Amino acid sequence: MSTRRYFAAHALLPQGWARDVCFTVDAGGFLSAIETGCTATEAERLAGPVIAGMPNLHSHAFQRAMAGLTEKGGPAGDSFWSWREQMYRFLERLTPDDVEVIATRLYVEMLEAGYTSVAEFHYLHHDASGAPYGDPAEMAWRHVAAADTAGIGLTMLPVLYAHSNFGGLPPVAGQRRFIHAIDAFERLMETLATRLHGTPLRRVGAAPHSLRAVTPQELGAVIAALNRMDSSAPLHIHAAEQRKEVDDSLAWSGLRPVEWLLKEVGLSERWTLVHATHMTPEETEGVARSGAVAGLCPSTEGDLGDGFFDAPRYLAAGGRFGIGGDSHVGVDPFMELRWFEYGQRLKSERRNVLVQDIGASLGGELYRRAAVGGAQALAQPVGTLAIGQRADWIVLNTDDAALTEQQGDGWLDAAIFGPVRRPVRDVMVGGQWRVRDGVHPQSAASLARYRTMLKRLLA
Ligand code: NGQ
Ligand code: ZN
Repeated sequence: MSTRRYFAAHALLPQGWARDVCFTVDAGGFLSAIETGCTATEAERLAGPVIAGMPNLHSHAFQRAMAGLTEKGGPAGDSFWSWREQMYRFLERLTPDDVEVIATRLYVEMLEAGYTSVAEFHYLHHDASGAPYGDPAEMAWRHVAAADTAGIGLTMLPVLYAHSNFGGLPPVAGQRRFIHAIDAFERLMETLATRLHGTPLRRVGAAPHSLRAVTPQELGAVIAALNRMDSSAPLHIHAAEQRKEVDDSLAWSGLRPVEWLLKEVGLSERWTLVHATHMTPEETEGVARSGAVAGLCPSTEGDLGDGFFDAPRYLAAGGRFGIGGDSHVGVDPFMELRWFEYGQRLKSERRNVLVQDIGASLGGELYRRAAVGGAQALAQPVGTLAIGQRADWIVLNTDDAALTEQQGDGWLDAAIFGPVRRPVRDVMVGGQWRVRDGVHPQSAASLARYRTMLKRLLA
């Protein structure tokens, strides 16, 4: 690939919306020059306003295939925990081929929706009996292959899962495909880091699943092992999603999960706390001060009945956040941001709750903050359109009735809060077009394979 030039009549740059912008994308897919007030000659003209693509900071790809299948009333009243039992049963039969088919379809859907990179929180490691595959990284490679086929940025987060609850309780049967001893897990981390280090669009980090699933010793070992490979690599953990989890943590250590992390581990910019839902004001401000990213997954958190994140306090304290699709009951960054705000409105009985500056556009603020926070969480050079960043962008579809005749942040307000049907027209990742006119070239083929797989799985 050689250097290419693109012209956008409108583009969202770090300093705000700019007119008549020329982007130069170098042979490696990075932005090497950005000029404003330029003319469209000798440049490909982009078909709408351009914004940075959205990182999806939390994905369990296999769960895409069970989205919509757990919405029937159960005998004893349903909860996160009964959903989890259904999820364990669902994944029992998944093969590596199935997982690659699901992940490929999911990543194509993500690109069409405007996500240009994803952090895969990957814990479905072993075969149905719980034994490692011949290549213990088999399932991880299937996600990498899916990301290659789709052409999405990927931060691979191998997950250490060792116990069923605080205090190092033994895993339960439904968790057998997830479980590692620490030495085998370190080998997996090394295998992934060795193969993926330095490859375009890829990064490797690590994810202790939760304080339920790892002991303090194991957590320390994961961090030490990651530091030996790459001391700036990202660390993600499920933090405090359910009240039961907080109660179990208190019974175990006398501390709440986030309180424990702040005190015993020390959070920093390399950490992402997924589902930082149940926090006290002190925890909320502590996380904000640490520079860690709160990994919010509004549609999944709504689906699972998690509770409310104290967003007003967190944002007022300068807290960073990004959004994740998690269980993929929705695949749409604009919808996630809408529900982030809607949850807060429903709780507080107010409007425009999350806007920080008087007169500012809520949609614009939410989108920019989530893109920058998501980039930090993935530890990839994305999230803004600036020189040195990767050319990951989306071209908005101003033919959508919700977006038409808007301008500037009005496009983002409309894409997030309007009756939008298809806000994204074209999508570029690493300087390559992945989606043109709303369609990914693998869309039809990935859907056909997905249908065949699902038919067999549900038979
Ligand atoms: C997961 N998902 O690992 O897939 C979790 C459920 C758990 C969400 N937390 C399992 N949304 O946390 O134990
Ligand atoms: Zn999760």
